[in-house]
Amino acid sequence: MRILILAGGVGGSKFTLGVRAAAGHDDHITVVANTGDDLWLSGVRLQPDVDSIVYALAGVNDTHRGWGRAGDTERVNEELQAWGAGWPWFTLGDLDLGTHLARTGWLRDGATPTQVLDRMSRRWPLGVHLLPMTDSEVDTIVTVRDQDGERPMHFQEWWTRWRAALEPVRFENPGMAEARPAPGVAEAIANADVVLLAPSNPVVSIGPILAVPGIRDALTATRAAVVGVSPVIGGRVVRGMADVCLAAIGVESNASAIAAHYGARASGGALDAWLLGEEDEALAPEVEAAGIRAVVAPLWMRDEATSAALASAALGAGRR
Ligand code: FO1
Repeated sequence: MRILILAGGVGGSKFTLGVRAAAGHDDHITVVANTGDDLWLSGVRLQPDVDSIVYALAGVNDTHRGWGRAGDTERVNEELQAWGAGWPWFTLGDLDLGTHLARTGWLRDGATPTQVLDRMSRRWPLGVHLLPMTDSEVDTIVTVRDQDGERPMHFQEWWTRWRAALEPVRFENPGMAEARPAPGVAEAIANADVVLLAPSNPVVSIGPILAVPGIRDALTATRAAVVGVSPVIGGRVVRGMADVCLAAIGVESNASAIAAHYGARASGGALDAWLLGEEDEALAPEVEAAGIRAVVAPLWMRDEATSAALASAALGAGRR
């Protein structure tokens, strides 16, 4: 079976670990990673979601913080801070900086982000084919509102410095209109047997992937079933601050509202089926009323076994 996953960082990598564990030897997994919150900082290119997925699949991620490398040190970061370079609230670990330097060097040598990721994927046996959503540079800018009025801010500043506490008015992706799916992305969607939307942030992780011109068309056209997994369980976001992002775009933080936001594929949306938690069983009729098949399953990803059980449920929903 050809499995295609659209994924953000932490939720996307936990889910992908589950899919990898649940998949059989003959299955082929392609992961399309969000690159909408990538950035340049201190002269290097950061790809937070891509790196979270690579590190998690390689087993070298910091599971406690949810980003960066396990056991990393911060000597270079301290030196950068002493120079007043970078952002004082944004930590670049030493091992992590090795990744950013390698990537930036290859980009400077003329490689595309897809080629860079292909090269990075060879270091560890990841067990999946990892693609960026696009080779174009696309940013995520949040317009925030405070007592002084509205002002734009890079998503990473809003997320890591302000912990999403500044009221977001809107999210914009400069560069998106000119972006195209990275080579292989549209083909992988077209040739997939099942497409899975990871339980990642619908606004700033899955949203940018679906916004790349061409990706929604590929989803509409594929013969594969498209199955999404709710990132909200029992009305609570599993991780991160997705509820604040959802509120800013007028979507309630509950499993059926998010399904309706993605929409039924039969009526121009993204989904054929939607996995919602056992805690949200009462919302299943609302999901079905939106034209999306509701599948109730345990959604908590506590470890690889529970992630794999969730992945099996999602793959099962895709086979039906
Ligand atoms: N998140 C933080 O909360 N604080 C940090 O200092 C931080 C540093 C960092 C460095 C590299 C990287 O790839 C990711 C990093 N993150 C950090 C995580 C990341 O910025 C966000 O959690 C995601 O982009 C949201 O999806």
